[in-house]
Amino acid sequence: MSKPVQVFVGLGSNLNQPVEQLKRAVAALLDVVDLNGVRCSSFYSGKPMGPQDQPDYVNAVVQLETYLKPRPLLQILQRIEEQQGRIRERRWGERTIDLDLLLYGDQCIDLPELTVPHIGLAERNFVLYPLQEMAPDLYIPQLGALAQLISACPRTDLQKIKQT
Ligand code: A4P
Ligand code: MG
Repeated sequence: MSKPVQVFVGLGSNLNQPVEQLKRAVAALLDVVDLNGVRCSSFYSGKPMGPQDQPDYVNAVVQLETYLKPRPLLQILQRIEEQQGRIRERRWGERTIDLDLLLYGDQCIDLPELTVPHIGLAERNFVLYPLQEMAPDLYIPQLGALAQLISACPRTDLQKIKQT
């Protein structure tokens, strides 16, 4: 069998106890038989990107390995969002849980329903800093070395959350 693909998934929540939402999403990913080696970064809190009249976010990044193709993988992420009561409202608005497919191996994907690397990844400190924790030497297709992206993206208010 060929090698599994290394995948990174971004998690974000700013409603209904965000830390619990992230924990639930990680547990759901751990439960999927087709996903292996699931491990999660620290949780980070930060001010919202986009509209400021919404609560602060909690973000994290999950690394995993899979033989699944990108589309079935996206469907799994969307099913977990639905299970956690995700309702799509305004752009960049509040949400119980958002699961974004950040990276799928070294592939660039440009489908109507899926863009990988995830759009905006290079400007989002809440994605880059947890990614650095998981894979400091990562090279991101089309964008370059993670270390380089980090050096151009201020950490500002992003704080690691202490977990008990
Ligand atoms: N889609 C395309 N590419 C992907 C991908 N790589 N991963 C499509 C996941 N989905 C992808 O998704 C809309 C459509 O994008 C899906 O149907 C899928 O087919 P969505 O989750 O409803 O919306 P979105 O793309 O996540 O856009 P949204 O919700 O407008 O904004 P963002 O970009 O996710 O930002 N501030 C902080 N600090 N932390 C955050 O996590 N998040 C947002 C939401 C705003 N501000 C934030 C944070
Ligand atoms: Mg999303």
